Amino acid sequence: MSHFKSNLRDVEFNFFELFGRGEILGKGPFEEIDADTARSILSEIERLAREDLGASFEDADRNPPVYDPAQHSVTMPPEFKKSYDAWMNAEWWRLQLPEELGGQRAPASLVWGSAEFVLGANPAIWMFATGPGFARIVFENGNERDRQIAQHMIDRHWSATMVLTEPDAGSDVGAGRTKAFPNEDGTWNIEGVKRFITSAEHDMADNIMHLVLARPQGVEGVGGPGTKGLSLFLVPKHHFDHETGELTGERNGAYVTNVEKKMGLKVSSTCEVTFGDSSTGEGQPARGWLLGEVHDGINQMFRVIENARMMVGAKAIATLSTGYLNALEYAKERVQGADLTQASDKTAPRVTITHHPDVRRSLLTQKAFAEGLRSLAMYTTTWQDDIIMKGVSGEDATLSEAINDLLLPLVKGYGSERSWVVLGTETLQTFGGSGFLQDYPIEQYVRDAKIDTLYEGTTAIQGQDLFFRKIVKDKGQALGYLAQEIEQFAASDAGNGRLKVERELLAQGLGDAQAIIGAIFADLMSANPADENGDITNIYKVGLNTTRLVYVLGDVVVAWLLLRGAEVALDKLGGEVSTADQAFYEGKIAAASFFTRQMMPMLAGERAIAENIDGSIMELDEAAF
Ligand code: ST9
Repeated sequence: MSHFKSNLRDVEFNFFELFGRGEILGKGPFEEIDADTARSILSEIERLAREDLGASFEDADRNPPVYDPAQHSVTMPPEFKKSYDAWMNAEWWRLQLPEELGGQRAPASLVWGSAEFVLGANPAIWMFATGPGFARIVFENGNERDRQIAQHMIDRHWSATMVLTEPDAGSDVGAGRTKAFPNEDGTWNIEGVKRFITSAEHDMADNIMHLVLARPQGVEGVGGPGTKGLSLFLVPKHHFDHETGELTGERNGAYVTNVEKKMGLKVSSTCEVTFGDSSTGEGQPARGWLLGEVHDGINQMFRVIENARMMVGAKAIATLSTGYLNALEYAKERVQGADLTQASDKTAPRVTITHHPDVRRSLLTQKAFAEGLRSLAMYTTTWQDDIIMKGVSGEDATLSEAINDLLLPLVKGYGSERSWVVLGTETLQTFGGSGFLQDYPIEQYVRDAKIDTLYEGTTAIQGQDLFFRKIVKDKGQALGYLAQEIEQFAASDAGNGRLKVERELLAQGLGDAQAIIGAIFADLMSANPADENGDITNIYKVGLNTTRLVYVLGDVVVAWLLLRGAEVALDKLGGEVSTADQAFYEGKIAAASFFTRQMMPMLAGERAIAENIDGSIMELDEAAF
């Protein structure tokens, strides 16, 4: 039996009932996909994930990839390879590709709705299988030559990597030292060492295309300091004929020189890659092409990073969801202790742990976060749908882009932090000591999910991105739109009286979040060195609050989305529903109410802390820590 427990019903609820995706199907760019097709895509990918992809999840953790330093090669575990092939051969990844690349354009909401199943069942499969997605970025940013390369990448199932990080350039990508030297034939030689490169070596594809950020040398006007001096190069593992895509048999000088030993997600090969360094003993230069012949590397790479941040959030949420459903199943069967009302009677019948108040609190916490975070991810994708549709119709998509941008650090930062903490505390705890054993998938979930708060920009980076770029640089436009939507909902009669208390709590929570943003903004303004009363060190106060903002805004948006779901559920319960749906809708209302009552009152405390933030810790001598 698969470790993976999916929540297809809730994915469908979000897709059709809460966010009305049925209305965008069968027309415009999504003409080929109607509601029935969408349902069958979701259920087919769910089945494939549960039965085939999830089958190798545990084995691949216990038998991770084997690195051979002499050959610079990585041999993947056979069971994982089978699952990977099942996914690649099913070709569902074509839903992310435009028609000109052999794809069938689907709404982003359908892509990410179904991605949840793959990412919950065996996340590394999705990560190894992103070659076609990378090819799309190459296609969209490239010239004629690159578009040809993109097509080869897809047709030949090549895999691909994003190559930013270096030993001394992690969060600070602009500190990267890898260089690119122009050749007379228009190619470039890349020289440097990159670290933490996902999927950089394996034996599941004939070729691997590395998308490498490097600093061009000897060309006037480019290659300066920081991220803006970086350009993006396509550097293959094996050289190939441009026209046909056939491998020439010549190895390029891009070699994996180490594979990391990790806490979790062990089947995903995390590599050090040395480009063109004779210290590998191989001696070839690492030759590549400048993507699109344009020196715009960080901007081009962010097209990949945005997608990858969405992926990381979706992975974290998917893991929390399957973790919760495993915990729920266990709790329904595990008999332990008497009902609290009969605790003093030692002869009282023993009950399943679902009878205990603290277990109920824990289960509802897990359910509310899993379902609320799913709604957050799905809501974000509705804006991505909008961007695609407006792109086709020629309408202005500026606001949709800004709202998507605002939500991404929440999906990635808030999604990964909340998921990991809830998994590691509430979910594992439901199993008692058994949660610590490899008899259940939870300990692997916890190990595998920790990375989600780290890679693709740590939570601290998400906090800075959220405040400085997505709020201040955007002049608060996207935030203003979102706040207005939440305000209107809170002031409405949603839930016909049933959600009155919750709407009041939501309004209070929003007010507290707005006050926190106001306080951070005031600190930012007072840090202006151009202002004669300004004190640049006040910027530290901003930095002490930006991660808090990720949590606070995440809590408010999730409460709002859960309450919107509860409103839909109440409406459905007003009509005729099946017994299963009755329980499902009642669960939606209970989770929304529980989350709002538990989380919103806490924001007043966060506000008090943020408004009185103590910057003196920045003056504390390091020796005092
Ligand atoms: C990693 C790998 O961790 C993890 C696993 C990967 C798994 C593989 C799966 C891949 C999936 C992908 C599939 C392919 C895609 C398919 C698609 C289609 C279906 N938004 O603020 P500035 C840009 S890898 C957009 O001054 P600093 C922008 O161009 C390692 N753009 O930054 C901007 O210029 P401007 C991950 C943004 O102070 C320029 O950058 N590493 C954004 O120079 C400069 O901006 C990280 O994530 C944004 N949010 O540098 C690095 N932000 O302003 C984390 C910036 O003119 N560090 N740009 O527009 C950071 O993010 C830093 O904040 C920094 C700071 C490096 C950006």
